Amino acid sequence: MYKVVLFLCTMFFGGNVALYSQQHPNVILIYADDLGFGDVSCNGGTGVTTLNIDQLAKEGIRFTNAHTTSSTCTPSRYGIMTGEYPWRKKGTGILPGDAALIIPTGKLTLPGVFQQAGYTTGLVGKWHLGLGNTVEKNWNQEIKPGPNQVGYHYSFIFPATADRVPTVFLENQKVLNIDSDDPITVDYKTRVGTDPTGKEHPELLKLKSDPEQGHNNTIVNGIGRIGYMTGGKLARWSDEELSFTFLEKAKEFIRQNKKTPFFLTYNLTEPHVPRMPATMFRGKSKLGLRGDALLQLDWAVGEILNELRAQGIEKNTIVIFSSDNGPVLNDGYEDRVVELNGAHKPAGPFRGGKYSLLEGGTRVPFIVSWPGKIRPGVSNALIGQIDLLASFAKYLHQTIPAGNAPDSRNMWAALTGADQKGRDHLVEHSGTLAIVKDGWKYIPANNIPPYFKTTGTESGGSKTDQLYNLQADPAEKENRAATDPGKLKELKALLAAESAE
Ligand code: NG6
Ligand code: CA
Repeated sequence: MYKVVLFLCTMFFGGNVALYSQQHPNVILIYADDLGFGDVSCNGGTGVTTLNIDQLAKEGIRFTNAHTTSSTCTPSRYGIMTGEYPWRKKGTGILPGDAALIIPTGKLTLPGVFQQAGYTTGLVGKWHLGLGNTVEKNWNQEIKPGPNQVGYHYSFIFPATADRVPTVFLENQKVLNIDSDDPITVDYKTRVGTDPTGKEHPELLKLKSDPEQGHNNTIVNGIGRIGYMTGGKLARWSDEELSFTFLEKAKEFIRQNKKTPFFLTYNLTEPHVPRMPATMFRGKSKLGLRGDALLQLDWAVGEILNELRAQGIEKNTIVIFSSDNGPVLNDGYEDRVVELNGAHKPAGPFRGGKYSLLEGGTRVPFIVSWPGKIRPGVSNALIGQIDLLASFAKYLHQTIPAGNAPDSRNMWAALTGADQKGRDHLVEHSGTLAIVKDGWKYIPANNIPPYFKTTGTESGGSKTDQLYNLQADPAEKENRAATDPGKLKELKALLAAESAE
């Protein structure tokens, strides 16, 4: 019998690999930058209507208790890629734009799981996990190692953040539109070349930098950046086209790979600073530039969903939508976003946001859709983005070598709606650690200032222990450390055990 089946398979699919490939769904991870839980209208956001994201949520499972590992970008992305809590490894904080690659090349990564299972893997968008082996590098030639050495067959990225140099795209780790007569040099310590800086020439800026927050080094496209660069005039992006370029590359990847299973990481740059959306979105929201950027983000999500339909693969594609950390309004530019925000609550019912240990820092929008396969709904299961690695490894029958992805847990049942509980517990991270279990959260006494004035963030910092009952008190207002000593003791011991491992 087995031989007959094998023979038939070979006849129809040209061998086991092809048969295997036909059976598995494509997976797209759409990952926004600094999008808060409450920024999307399906989570109750009132500032803008995110029609396309809401539609995705309607067709899939909208998770209300899903978390990044950390409240900033690099560590969260490190966690999702490696399945290891970033705080276990030094050098995983917010990286400058010239940093070396921090993802180990010899370990199983999230895209590596798919690659191993026979998928074609692609990355389009923000990277922010470093390139090459050293800080000093030649930006005028292929830079290795990078995304293509840690699990992606194809990559089209910008290196760090939209507010950091070099403001260029790299396709398969080579700067696009490089010109040998105008070589690129990047430096984060010393000024290079003669390009004007925001500090010396504020009159050249179309978006003023917040004097408290820097962003006043090399000016590119009328915006002061973090870091210095010279050269590469033809290679520099204009912020207004970022979203279009990434979207087009993501669609191209989908079209080119629609016949084989693919895994695409599509890392959007909205609503991170500088918020400089395309003309067609300007003035479209009542929230100013940040709201306009949210509409642009939602449009890009809709375009991807349209492309899946146009290619006839919408039923065989799992779409996961999330963000790398919580929201922030003032993050370095005088863009009037605080003033225009009105009653909109970017973190939804939660306190804090980006840079914060409170729930607003790591609890982000998280939607999983797989039309026809998973039943639409809402889930309060405790999920870490860090769990995607082990969950897909399990689903695709891939073994995780010992010592790899130590903190990733198989949450396949929760991700597909069969289980409503999710993780037993989860560590949250921003400067220091906190832990969540059974709806309770413990933040150990720490020396972090309770409020970051420049960004207007409640940090979760406190000189005394904090304990919250998140179910009754999602906004972490009533500290129960003194009234629930048993719970405090339990969570203290659990956090000590987790962080000692
Ligand atoms: C901070 C920047 C902020 C943003 C952030 C990275 C200052 C004062 N602030 O250091 O503007 O770029 O880094 O954001 O420089 S993240 O989403 O990539 O983590
Ligand atoms: Ca971010």
